[in-house]
Amino acid sequence: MPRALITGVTGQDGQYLAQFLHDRGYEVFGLVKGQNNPRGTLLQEEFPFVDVVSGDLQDLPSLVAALEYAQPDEVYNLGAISFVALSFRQAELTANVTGLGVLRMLEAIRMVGGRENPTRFYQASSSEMFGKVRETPQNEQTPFYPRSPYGVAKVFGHDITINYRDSYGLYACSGLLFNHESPRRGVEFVTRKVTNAVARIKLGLQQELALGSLEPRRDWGFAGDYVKAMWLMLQQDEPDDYVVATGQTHSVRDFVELAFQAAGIDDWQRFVRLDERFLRPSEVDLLVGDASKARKVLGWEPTMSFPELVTTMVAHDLDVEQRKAEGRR
Ligand code: GDR
Repeated sequence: MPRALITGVTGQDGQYLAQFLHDRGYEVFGLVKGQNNPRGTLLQEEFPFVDVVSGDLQDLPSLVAALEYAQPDEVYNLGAISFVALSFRQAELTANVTGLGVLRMLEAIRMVGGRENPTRFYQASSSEMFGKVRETPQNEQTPFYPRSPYGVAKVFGHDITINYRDSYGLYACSGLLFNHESPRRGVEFVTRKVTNAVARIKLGLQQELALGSLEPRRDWGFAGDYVKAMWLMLQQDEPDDYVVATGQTHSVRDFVELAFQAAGIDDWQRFVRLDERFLRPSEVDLLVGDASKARKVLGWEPTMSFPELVTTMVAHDLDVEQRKAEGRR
């Protein structure tokens, strides 16, 4: 039975990946930080097959211990301060977890990563590294220009992963993943914030939706498709880096409009208020990825279209909010 350790296992991607690997016969270990972390408890309820290991990307000895316990063939480093807006307010923490955390895990793998069967490493790199984009669409060769402490920390994580591959021959890959969403997305991110608000407005539970800007454009795919690309990267003969994206870009406005339409509301402008508290000190205006390499080498393709993604998320939130409201009655 192959063994995998996932950091960030309580997040959206961690959950999809845990299920994906379990379905393929893996023994799945998940690193969870903190004391009596409620997200760890929820994870155990929903994914009882995950063996929860306590540890923190800020604590190297805990990573060494987690590797000694799990003896993983594959490590997926999805743990991070991943909310870009928060990274401006907690920049040092972000550098420590999102940036240095990668270095600590790589060091831990060098120390105890298996001699005969070396541990393979996946690093969750991000389209945020492209930031103020130098070319469009963005591919593996596009230079980085990060626009947030989060993006800067991800560039460090990306480069140190390549450096450890070059220096020590580690099987280490970076996936440059563009935005990927699902009903499991946290409500701090714009897509889920919108679909959750649309559902609540539709059900009369909320009056308005406050957003920062409707202009930024993103390449939004489905998270379930993207975790498959992570796994494929670790199954190749040689480690490498890949852009994972749909190749299509839409504005926040497009997402909002489609989400309201999916709930049968056409005059969406009535409900949306712009609030500068949700603006960022510097913004990433446009992202669109060129995933030809992933398509060619990994045989990876996205399966869900943008409208399907939006309607799936709205339908899910309508269902959840309806059931919550009924429970209160
Ligand atoms: P992003 O995701 O920063 O692209 O990073 P997010 O959904 O937070 O923002 C997308 C765009 O929407 C704009 N926006 C708002 N965003 C939020 N959260 N709330 C608002 O009210 C709002 N109004 C407008 C944002 O300014 C931005 O332009 C995500 C994260 O998952 C990262 O961890 C990951 O690396 C990248 O995607 C790929």
